[in-house]
Amino acid sequence: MFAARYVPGQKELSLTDVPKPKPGPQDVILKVRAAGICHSDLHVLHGEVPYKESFTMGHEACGEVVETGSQVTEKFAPGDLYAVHGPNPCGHCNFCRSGHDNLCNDPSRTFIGLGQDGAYAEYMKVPARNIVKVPKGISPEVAAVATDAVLTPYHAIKAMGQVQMGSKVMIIGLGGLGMNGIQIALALGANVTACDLKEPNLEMAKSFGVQTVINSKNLSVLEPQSYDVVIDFVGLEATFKDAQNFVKPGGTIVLVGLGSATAPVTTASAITYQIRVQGTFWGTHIEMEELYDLIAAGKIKPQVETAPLKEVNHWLHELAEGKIKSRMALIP
Ligand code: FEH
Ligand code: ZN
Repeated sequence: MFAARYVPGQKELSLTDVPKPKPGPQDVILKVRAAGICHSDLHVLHGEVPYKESFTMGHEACGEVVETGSQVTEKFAPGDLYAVHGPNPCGHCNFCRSGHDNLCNDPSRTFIGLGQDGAYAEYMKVPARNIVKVPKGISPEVAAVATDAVLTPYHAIKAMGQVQMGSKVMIIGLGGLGMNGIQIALALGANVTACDLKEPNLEMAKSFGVQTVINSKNLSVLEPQSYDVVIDFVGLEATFKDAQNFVKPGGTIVLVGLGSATAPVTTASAITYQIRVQGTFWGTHIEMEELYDLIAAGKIKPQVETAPLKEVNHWLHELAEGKIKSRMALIP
C-alpha cells in the first residue's frame, strides 16, 4: 500500500509502498478516509523532535474499520467513520486510570503518527481502545482535523482553563486551533475577545459571533487585568507578555502555542496577583467523544481544505510557509 514515511535526516517524507498492516489481537485496521496535517509534523521533519526510526506519519486520522484483531468483540458497520485518539494511551497507567490519558507515560506506546505508523497511508493499525465513533453527517476531513485542531483547544479551554458560562476569555492567535477555540469558548457560554494581527481572521471570528475582535497591535485600548482566562495559541514572548498583562488577579493563562522555546514570566505580578500559568497537551478520549457531539450539533464548524495524500510534501511545505489559511486534510 501507499505510505508517506518519515526517514531520519530527510527533509521530506518518503512516498513509498509498504505492506498493509495486520491487526494484533486488540487492534483494528482502519481504511484511512482522511488525515490532517499539523505543525507538529514540521517539528519532526525539521529535526526539532528527533526520532531514530522511520515511520508513517499522520496523527490526525479518520477511517473505516476493515479488519479486527482476534480479541476485538465490537462489531463495526461498513461506512461508519472512526477517529483516532492520537495520544494512543495504554489504558492502565496511573494517568490513564485517573482520567488524564493524554499524559499516558507507558514506555510501551508512542503517539500514532509520531513515532509509530500513522495515517499518511491507505491503511493503519490502531488499538481498538483508541478509536472514537464519528457521528453521522460529519465529513471524514472534519473528523480527522478535529482529532487535534479541535481536541487540543477543547482540552485547553474546558479542562485547563475551566472556562464556563460567563467567563471573560481572551483568545490570542486565530490560526486553525484558535479559530476552533473561539467557537468552543462561545459554546461553553463565555464572553470572548478574539485577537490576531490579520484582519481576515478577525472578520471570520466576528462571523462566529465573538463579542469583541481586536487587532493585536491595538490591545492597549483594552482594560488590563480584566480577563478570567487568556488562551495563548501563539506562544511567543510578545503574546505571553500580553497574556500576563490582561489576565485578572487569580486568573489563568493557558499556553497552547509552541511559537518559542521559552517565554519569561514576570514573577512580581505572577506572585502578587496569584496568576496560574497552565500548560496543555492534546486532549483525552472522553473529550474527543464530547467534541464530536458539539460538531454534530453545529456548535463548532472546523474550517478545513482537502487535497490528495500523494501531495503531502507540497502541503507540508505550504504549511511551513504559512500559506494554509485554516487546516488541511489529505485524502488517500
Ligand atoms: C503532538 C505531539 C507532540 C507535540 C505536540 C503535538 C500536537 O500536535 C498535539 O496537539
Ligand atoms: Zn497510559
